[in-house]
Amino acid sequence: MKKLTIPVLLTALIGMHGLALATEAKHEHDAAPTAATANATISATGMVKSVDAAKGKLVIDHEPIPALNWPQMVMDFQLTDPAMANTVKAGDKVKFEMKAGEKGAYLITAIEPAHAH
Ligand SMILES: [Cu+2]
Repeated sequence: MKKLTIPVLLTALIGMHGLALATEAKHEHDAAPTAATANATISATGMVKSVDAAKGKLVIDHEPIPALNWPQMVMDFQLTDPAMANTVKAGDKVKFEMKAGEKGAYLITAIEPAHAH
């Protein structure tokens, strides 16, 4: 019985890791926007992981966002103005404003480098 425990645990861990990786690419937040947040612009900070200027998309490792009850996570955002993609690069710490879009997507309406104070 004891000999079975470790492989079972490993399988469970690997399974969870695979799930986490899959979730990172296209995750959905568990909560739909509430009335309070549906049309609100929300400020957040994070680090740019990658920039897709052609599609006007960024992948950002964002800090927790209490207003939405989101933990820290990596997710992609559509830019309302694709030209904003040229103002940031991978590795940049940024401050940004976002709002809820269609089908659980989130749109960045403004973005700027975050300076350490
Ligand atoms: Cu997120």
